[in-house]
Amino acid sequence: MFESLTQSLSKAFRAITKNDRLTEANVEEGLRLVRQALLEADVNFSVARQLCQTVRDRSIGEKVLESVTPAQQFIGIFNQELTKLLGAQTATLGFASNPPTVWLMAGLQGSGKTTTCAKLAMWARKQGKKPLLAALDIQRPAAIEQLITLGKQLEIPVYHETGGRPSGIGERAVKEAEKKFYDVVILDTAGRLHVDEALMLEVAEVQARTKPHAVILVVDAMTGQDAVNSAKAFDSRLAITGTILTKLDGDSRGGAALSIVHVTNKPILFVGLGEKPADLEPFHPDRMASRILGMGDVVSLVEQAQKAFTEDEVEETAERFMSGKFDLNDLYQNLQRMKKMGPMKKVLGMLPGIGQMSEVMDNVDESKMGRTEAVYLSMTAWERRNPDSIDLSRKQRIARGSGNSLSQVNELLKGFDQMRKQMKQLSKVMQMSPKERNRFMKEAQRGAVQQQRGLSGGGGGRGGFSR
Ligand SMILES: Nc1nc2c(ncn2[C@@H]2O[C@H](COP(=O)(O)OP(=O)(O)OP(=O)(O)O)[C@@H](O)[C@H]2O)c(=O)[nH]1
Ligand SMILES: [Mg+2]
Repeated sequence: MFESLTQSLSKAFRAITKNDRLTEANVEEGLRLVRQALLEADVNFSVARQLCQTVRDRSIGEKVLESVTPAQQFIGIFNQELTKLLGAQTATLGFASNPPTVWLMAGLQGSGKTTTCAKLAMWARKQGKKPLLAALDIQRPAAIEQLITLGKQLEIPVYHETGGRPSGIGERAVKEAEKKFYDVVILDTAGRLHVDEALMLEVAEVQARTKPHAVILVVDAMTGQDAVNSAKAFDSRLAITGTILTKLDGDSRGGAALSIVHVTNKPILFVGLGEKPADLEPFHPDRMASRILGMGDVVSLVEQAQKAFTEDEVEETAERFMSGKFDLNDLYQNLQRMKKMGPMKKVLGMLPGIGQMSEVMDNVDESKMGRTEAVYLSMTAWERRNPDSIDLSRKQRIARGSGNSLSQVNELLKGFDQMRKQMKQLSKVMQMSPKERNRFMKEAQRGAVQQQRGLSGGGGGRGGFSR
């Protein structure tokens, strides 16, 4: 997401980092590069200009000039302004106190309305609500079928009719929801190629008859400024509640995301990050700004980890690890939890700075995790509990069973052994009294220094440590 923008922005920041003071000249130079990066990312021209203007006004102040770390100050200011631009606060879709809540979806053809209806239904269900989907797209013959299929997949009912006008279908869908006590009805409407009058009237009529609590505009982020312009047109006609940006997974430029809030003055509610119904995330302006600036998205990462690991699991595993009493079953379970967090690349991409390190990202080998998993799976539970007892013939069988070489199996077992030794040592240190720990650390440090001297070949007594 936004890789190219992030890369060119970090180039701009490097230009400022080179200097040890923020001066008018280097702020100007940095901002020139920032503006260029924004325009290349297809950010709306006036948005880019205004953002740079605000950052300049705030940066070239006396306080900042006296700063010890001017580059950090600049990036900090930029981060705050970017967050403001993206919406300052996290907006969310609420539910009406008197159900059913009605959400009307609108947007251009192929923007992802139908897919997003299913995603939202799933999200609503996660909030403990009972959702109903409704097919109001009678323009495209396969549209109703598409929604029915998605509904079946998620076991969420779909209200549909053959024939009829979209507004009438919508009205009857809401009645059905009232009768059967659904909490929320999501109305999927027909797309349009451009902002075209006939279809716009159609949605406006649905809006008038169903009185939705929210009109949600679905926008394809990959279409950049076109998306932003059409959003403006939709908003002036339908007074939208907010937008959902889809296909952010494929958007390396970020122009739509950075301009749409400013241009429509409506919040981004969610972002779509893939084709599957689970690929929907609430939009957090601050986290997105940090991600764009290459500062990572640690908060999202922690949240994802919390979803994958329960607190008890974490505590129990930590205890076992710290006591050195863990075995390969623990490592195998850990691997399973890591997998729950998503693909390694996505997880690493959220870490500050890592996402921009192409040498790291290019070397991420998802298949290695799969190979390791295959080794674990080829062992019996008893073998995983007693790795020391695995003899050569068993190793050979495990290698064959997992499609790995014998040396790969050996490597895994050796790694485990080392890890166990290190954890044992660490747990010893943790159990020491502060005084003992201090002494231990000093000795370890001395050992490391001596080792370093030995390695560098210095060996003499002229080091600076005695003074
Ligand atoms: N990669 C990716 N693909 C998406 C996302 N959202 C939707 N799509 C894909 O975009 C295509 C169009 O999605 P639809 O949901 O059918 O779009 P629509 O707005 O309902 O289209 P019409 O009904 O024809 O107007 C499909 O192939 C979806 O799988 C997303 O967040 N990421
Ligand atoms: Mg559709």
